[in-house]
Amino acid sequence: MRKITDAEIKHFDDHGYVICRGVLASDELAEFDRGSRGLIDEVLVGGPADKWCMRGPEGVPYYLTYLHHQPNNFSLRLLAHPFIGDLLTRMVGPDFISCYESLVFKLPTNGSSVPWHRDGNTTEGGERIFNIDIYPDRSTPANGCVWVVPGSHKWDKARAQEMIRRGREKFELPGAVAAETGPGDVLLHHVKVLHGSTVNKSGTLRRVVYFDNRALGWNERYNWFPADIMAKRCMLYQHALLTRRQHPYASDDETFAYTPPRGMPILRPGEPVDLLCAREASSHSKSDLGDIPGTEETA
Ligand SMILES: O=C(O)CCC(=O)C(=O)O
Repeated sequence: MRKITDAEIKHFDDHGYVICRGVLASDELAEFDRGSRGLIDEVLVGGPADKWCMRGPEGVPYYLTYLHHQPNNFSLRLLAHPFIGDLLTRMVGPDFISCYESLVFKLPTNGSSVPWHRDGNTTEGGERIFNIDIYPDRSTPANGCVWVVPGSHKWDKARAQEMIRRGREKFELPGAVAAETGPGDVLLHHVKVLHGSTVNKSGTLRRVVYFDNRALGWNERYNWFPADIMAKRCMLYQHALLTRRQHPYASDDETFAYTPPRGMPILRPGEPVDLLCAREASSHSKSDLGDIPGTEETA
């Protein structure tokens, strides 16, 4: 299966984003399409997934959080894709832990905008903190693709905040580029690169699954999450790997081997796993979803 190249990693380091083409095979894409449509349909009729789905500035649903907790057959296996395990080992370190997962969607003709922002839980250090953004659809300026300002992950906070302010008055920012993608492509965006997107007025649906991952060592330094949440999330990732091993796609020709970081629990066969792994004490209502990547407004 495809791996990220050194040239792609260099592009990411230099510009704060990179698009890796053609990562997902067609059988996985078909399940991704089917499962994510099912969840969006459930949100639109006010079903159980709806209470996990936030509205954007136009008041339309667009951000379904805690994706693995929503019944589906694609998200855990997607997390376990060897492309992801390999790139996290090389770019974050072998002690990576999967911390966030969401499905962002832009409905046809009435798809939410996402104002310019940096993501939550950034640092002033030089850690490679990024989201892995996986596309089942063609994403273009017409259907509200993500735009980025290359290099802005290296800006200081004041400069970033000033550009965010400008971008909220008028979306077009100097130097911004459209991150156009196709089905099966993967975009990596640094949490500090300025990014945002416009409304979708086209007739096509545009979806992205976002995974945010952090090294256990970074969490010890910055205390984003309590140790027990990291332990639960480590179990969740092991469960995802097991799920993909037990239910492979026909196109799978390898699995990813993960060694849980020292001090983290090891999943035993048949052990129950918390698919929510709530990061907040009470994360059931939309009002306490404020630290989700993509929702924080400041640099
Ligand atoms: O998918 C989009 O349009 C943007 C979402 C986003 O910026 C984020 O989750 O950080």
